[in-house]
Amino acid sequence: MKQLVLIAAASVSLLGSQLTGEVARPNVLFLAVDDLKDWVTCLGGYEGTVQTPNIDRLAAGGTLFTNAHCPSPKCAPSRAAIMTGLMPSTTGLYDNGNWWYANYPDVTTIPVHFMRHGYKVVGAGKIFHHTAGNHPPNQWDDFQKLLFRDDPWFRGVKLNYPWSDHEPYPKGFPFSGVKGLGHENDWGSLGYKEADYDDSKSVTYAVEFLKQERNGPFFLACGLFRPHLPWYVPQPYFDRYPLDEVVLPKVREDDLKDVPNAGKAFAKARKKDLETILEADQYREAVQAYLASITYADAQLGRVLEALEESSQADNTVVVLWSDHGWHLGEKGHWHKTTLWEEATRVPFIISAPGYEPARCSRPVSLVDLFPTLNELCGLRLDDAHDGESLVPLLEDPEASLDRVGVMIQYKPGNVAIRSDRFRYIRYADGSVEFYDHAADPYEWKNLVDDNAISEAKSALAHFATFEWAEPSSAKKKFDFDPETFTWTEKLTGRVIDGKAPVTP
Ligand SMILES: [Ca+2]
Repeated sequence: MKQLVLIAAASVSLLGSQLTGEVARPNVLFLAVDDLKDWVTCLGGYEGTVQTPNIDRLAAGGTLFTNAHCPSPKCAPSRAAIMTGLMPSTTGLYDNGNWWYANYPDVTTIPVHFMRHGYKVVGAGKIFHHTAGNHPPNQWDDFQKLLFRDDPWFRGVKLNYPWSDHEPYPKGFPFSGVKGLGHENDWGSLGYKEADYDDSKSVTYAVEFLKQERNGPFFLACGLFRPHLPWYVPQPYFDRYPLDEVVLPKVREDDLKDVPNAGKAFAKARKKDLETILEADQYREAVQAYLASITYADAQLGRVLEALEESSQADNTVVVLWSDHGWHLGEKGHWHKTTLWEEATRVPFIISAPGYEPARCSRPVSLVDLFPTLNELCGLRLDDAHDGESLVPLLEDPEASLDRVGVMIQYKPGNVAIRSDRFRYIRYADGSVEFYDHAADPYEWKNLVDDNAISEAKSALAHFATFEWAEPSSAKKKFDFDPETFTWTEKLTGRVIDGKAPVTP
């Protein structure tokens, strides 16, 4: 009965706004950054000086979540969870080797949800995972694909980059001067102007969109690829970080001594890259390149934010900024993402919404909370079940408490971290456990798994970490993907899945 009343009220309000011609619903500017850890000035994760004036300005005018975490520390599973509002353990989308759409063609994603509510929905760059098939045309009214002009020599796999023109390694590669590094692990400056870099072009699309006058609300997504590898950005961004001012991460040599084997195995992935960089004596240069990439991304975000401020829509637009996960630059002997520790899971996350006071909120939140949050902020109606919770109560009062012990980060079936206000609990698929107290140990150096003094807190998180895990969803090899028609054919059944057909409610 209550639901019926709500529907009636929603219809009246929609009718009212149509009659008066008002824009009753706010627009959404949805900004995503790739592989950006907590190295932004407003979060203080970097111990030197990182230049992120635009992100910091957005944070100062909105709510900055200082204890925000990704659903999963890898691109595809994290983004699939954010965009569907469903955790990997619900969907079985655990890694980069699945097409979310081929597995879940009927799922309501954030852009589809806004389209159904009458929004003009457009985007550019990396919002879902960047490889082909992850941005079906039916998710958008218009979308500008990322074509990887920056680094065509890394885009030789036709399955992933069918629209990009592959080229062999150019003269001078690797530009870092370090030979033998893994896929995409290079850095330097490319010989063309800033406006021609891939991310600059994604931003230009967003800027041009914001210059147009229109009736009705919009949802504009703009996803930057930097500071994802390779760290190719214009030279002036490198020049902003003199090598002698680069601060190297704090690393404890014996850090993994009290970590179970499953954790050590996560740390080992791409460790060879770190060893190669150290042997080549290029650690400082690599950290400099990550910082330069952050500041390049920040400058591009500044262009979008400026375009919004100059438009007529600044006061009626919700702006959100998130990064899909963090990154290790040598901490715990690890290089890259894909761990369940703070370095890989803590992310910049800002919501700036009309009518809410600027604040810093230290409650644990997850990016999987974004879908229900945006839904509530825009007054839409969400019927499907979701794994996240609306953060609007925290926008109203950053000290408020959501009724949950913490947020969850999952990586591959059976491995989960829980981050609460104060603690991190990790349980691996083999049952081994880690437990950290951030009040005393912000670097997670001391595994307190056997410390009885805090056993009560540990039990609460252990309880929360016990749940069912979905079977892994179908891998790419189960389908034939045609990038021209944007269809998948399931090999076993012959069923055709059409990425252009309207999504069925
Ligand atoms: Ca990523």
